[in-house]
Amino acid sequence: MVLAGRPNVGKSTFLNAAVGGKVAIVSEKPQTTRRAIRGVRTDPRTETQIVFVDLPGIQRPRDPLTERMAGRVTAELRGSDAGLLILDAVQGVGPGDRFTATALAEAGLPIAIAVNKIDRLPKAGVAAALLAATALSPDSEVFPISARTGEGLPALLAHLATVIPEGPYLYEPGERSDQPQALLLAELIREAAIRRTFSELPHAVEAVVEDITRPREDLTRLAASIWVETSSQKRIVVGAGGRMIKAIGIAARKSIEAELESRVHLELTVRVRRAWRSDEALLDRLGIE
Ligand SMILES: Nc1nc2c(ncn2[C@@H]2O[C@H](COP(=O)(O)OP(=O)(O)OP(=O)(O)O)[C@@H](O)[C@H]2O)c(=O)[nH]1
Ligand SMILES: [Mg+2]
Repeated sequence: MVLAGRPNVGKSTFLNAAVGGKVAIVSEKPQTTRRAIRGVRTDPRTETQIVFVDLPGIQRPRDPLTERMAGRVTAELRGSDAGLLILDAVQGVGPGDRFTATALAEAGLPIAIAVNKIDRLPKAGVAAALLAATALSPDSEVFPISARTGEGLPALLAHLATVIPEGPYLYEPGERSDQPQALLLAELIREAAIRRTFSELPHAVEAVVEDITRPREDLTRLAASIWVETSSQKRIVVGAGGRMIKAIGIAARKSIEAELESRVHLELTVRVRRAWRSDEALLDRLGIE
């Protein structure tokens, strides 16, 4: 089941809520998600398993990085058996949502619509957003939800379980994601970095975990790099007196400790890597394909 929608509507927040754990990073900046991330929700009570595919927000590509992100969306739509179109109740329905709805329809996917962020609207506003969503795809069922508070999620998830085709479990019931651990940890570092930086900078940031060791039973040591594209960006990420990189490191370490359930020593280096977003071989190695 693909999660499709404009950047920033809350696809990754929904994924985390649906699988009950942190699988995808979330930020208030659009175009946070770069890879297709599979999140697995297994409900032993009803013996259903839904594999969600969180996708980059659908947008017009402007460099090799965003071209690959858009290509991944198209490929995943083709390979999926159902789609959940996620809308932002506050923003209302716009051309980007219509484009996404058309892409799902052209892929021949049965779709449901989630109108997200209803915690930010009064009842009348929610009603108007639901109406606009229905107009977008009259045959689809529409669900008001808040991925943040969990409101509306049980009804939506129960409906989605009836939409997917029957078959054997694809993942072990305990598995939450197909994402390699080093990649999730790198993403947690990137999340800490983009949450603290502004304007165009988040798009220029990538994080890479270079080394993970466990010198003691209760301690994990991580060496990681944060890449930016120019030395002025590096100055921003390091910050005056190193204050920014310190804050990023503290935030990243906290979320990595929660993930690993271990104490973590995190060593962060900021590197300038010119035009990494246009380096095709590098994007391959980063698993952005
Ligand atoms: N108030 C409120 N905010 C939400 C809700 N769901 C997501 N958000 C916020 O919306 C912003 C974007 O959320 P993401 O989950 O990163 O959105 P996305 O659709 O995955 O974005 P891209 O990966 O960039 O396409 C974040 O600041 C979230 O905290 C919600 O139900 N209510
Ligand atoms: Mg996302």
